[in-house]
Amino acid sequence: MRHLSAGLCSLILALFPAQDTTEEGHPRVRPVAGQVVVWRASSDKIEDLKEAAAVPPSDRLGSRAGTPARLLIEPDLFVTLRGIKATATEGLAVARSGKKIVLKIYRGSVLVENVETELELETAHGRISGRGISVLVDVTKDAMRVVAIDGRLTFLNELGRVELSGGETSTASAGKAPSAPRPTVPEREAGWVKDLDAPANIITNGGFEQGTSAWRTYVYWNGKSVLNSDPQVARGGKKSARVDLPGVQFGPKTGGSSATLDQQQANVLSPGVKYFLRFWVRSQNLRVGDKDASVRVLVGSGLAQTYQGTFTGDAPPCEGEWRCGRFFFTAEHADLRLTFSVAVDADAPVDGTFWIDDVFLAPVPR
Ligand SMILES: [Ca+2]
Repeated sequence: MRHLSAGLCSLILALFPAQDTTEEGHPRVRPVAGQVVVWRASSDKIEDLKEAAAVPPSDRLGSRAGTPARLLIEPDLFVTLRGIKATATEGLAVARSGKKIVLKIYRGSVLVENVETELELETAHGRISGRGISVLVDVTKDAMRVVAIDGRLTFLNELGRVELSGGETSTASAGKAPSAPRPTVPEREAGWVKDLDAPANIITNGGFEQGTSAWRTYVYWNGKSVLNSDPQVARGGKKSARVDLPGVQFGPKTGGSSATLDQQQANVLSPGVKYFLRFWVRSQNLRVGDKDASVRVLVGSGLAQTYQGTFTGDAPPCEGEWRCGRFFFTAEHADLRLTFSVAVDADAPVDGTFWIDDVFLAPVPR
């Protein structure tokens, strides 16, 4: 800590009050993509972070030369960094506070995605908090800009507070309250993050820019495929997959299948390894009988007749807006079958439309 100025030091101490200095209890940080580095307070040296390690709040994470890099704060919080150098007076600090993970950045950009863990992110200009969110934060000496990519979060400082939903942005400059939320295009704002995703993605044509190539449907209704490429609606790029369900009753009339959108690949998973699945979904008037319905994602192995399930998850409500589904699962089979359908618990017919775009699946490094 001897390199820190007194002002900064007190700021950090206020954020991370004295706590035990053993490795136990400190968040474990796992490098995922790019070159993650850590400045160790104990040695005053910068090291490459090559495998999962406990990171005490006094250390600083960053990337080599500030190039984009991604890390996972276990169990489920991804942080993608840009322009963040690991030094005594900069970088990303990580602390655990009860069940919450608290991040502090001084300068640069981060995109943070979390599933269940509650997140708090602090800068000199304000603080955000939320769960099940994706958020981009740009910090300079004079201001902090927040872009909610997905989910709902709170952005506050001593002078005010706003609630942001996916697709909204707000800025807090020195000595000012967070500005009123304004609409933005999250996909464009977070474009630089996509470059890190693409090489790791197991899914073929996950953005549906090649139409429905590499995907199929098992559901035909009145002789028509329920699956089509939609060139009018997209979360990323210019197209998405569109599934139309005009009163479809899954069962004998659909050949016993409810797999409305399906991709299968042989020998692409390692059994026992944990995977991260992310996709974007939007629905319109999607109902089962007289109730609102959710889009359901299933991971399994084998063809329809021999389907062996590994994982089932329901996407967040997404009526009229793009929302992000994020899930972890542990592979049980080498073959992948990824299916999107609708959560149907009774024999009621399914009505409405849903769209899927930007499907991403990659192993979490061991
Ligand atoms: Ca697309």
